Amino acid sequence: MGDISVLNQQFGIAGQLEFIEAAPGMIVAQINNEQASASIALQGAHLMTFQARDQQPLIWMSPAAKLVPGKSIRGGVPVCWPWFGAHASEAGFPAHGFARTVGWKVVDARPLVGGETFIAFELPQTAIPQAQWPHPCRVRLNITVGAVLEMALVTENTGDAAFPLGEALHTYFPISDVDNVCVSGLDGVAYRDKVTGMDLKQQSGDIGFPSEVDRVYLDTEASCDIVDTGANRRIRVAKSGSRSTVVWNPWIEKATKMGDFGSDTGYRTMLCVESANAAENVLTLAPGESHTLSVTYSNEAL
Ligand code: TA6
Repeated sequence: MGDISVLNQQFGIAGQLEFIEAAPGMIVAQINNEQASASIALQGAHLMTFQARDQQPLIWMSPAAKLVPGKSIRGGVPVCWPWFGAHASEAGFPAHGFARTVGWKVVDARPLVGGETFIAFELPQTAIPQAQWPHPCRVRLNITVGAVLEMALVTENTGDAAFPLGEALHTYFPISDVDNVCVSGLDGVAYRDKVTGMDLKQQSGDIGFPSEVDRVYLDTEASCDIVDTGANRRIRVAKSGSRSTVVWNPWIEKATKMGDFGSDTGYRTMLCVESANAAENVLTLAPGESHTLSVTYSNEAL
């Protein structure tokens, strides 16, 4: 618990930000201000919950999520970095990179003049497995908790050689039921369909969820809306520095196999709209260059 008292002394904000041990070895920053509440695990700088005052939760967390050191958490906003999905050549490397399962460091926390709370995390050099990622870099995640949720993932190449960068804010959203929702904003956009072996296809109209959906939409910086007639709300995902949007719902068979979606019908109450640079949109970061992927999440009544 020593770490927690040091963290609270250094970064705690009376009545607004407190660090707690939510499960053995899992420290969580709990934020509560006049506009919203949120919780963020130091492992993975993983935002687990966010709810604006007087509104429904904006982020989905599985009721069966396990808070265990070294395991990724099912729900919230996993940070996929420095690759998305399977590694391009090494089958033994972890899916979605290593950043989501290692401890990040809090480097800044303060109240903002508008009433929001700002907190920033850095991926410590010592947490980067050199065998998987020998490239010198600095990685930071900035989070602003206010009436809307803002997240910015910043990667800086501090070495003298370029490196490839794949990434995503793999955000899980709560929905009333898969039958009641569609995702708009991607009409006409080309995508890789993971369900059919990464075939290249083109979106026509809005996206529905009558079966498994696992798609990487390419070359799109458009905002997306999750329109949920059952919950009477529209969730908006607005982004910059991201050329791919991933849309995912595992449906029953895959969710059951993964085993951490809660009940058999847990998959019906979530979907992911992920702001990413993936597949053909993997970036190359030159020496000295810095890249920022930022996303704003908000919601309104229909
Ligand atoms: O973003 C969609 C996806 O890549 C799916 O293919 C799916 O397996 C998912 O992410 C979850 O991955 P995880 O490693 O967290 O179980």
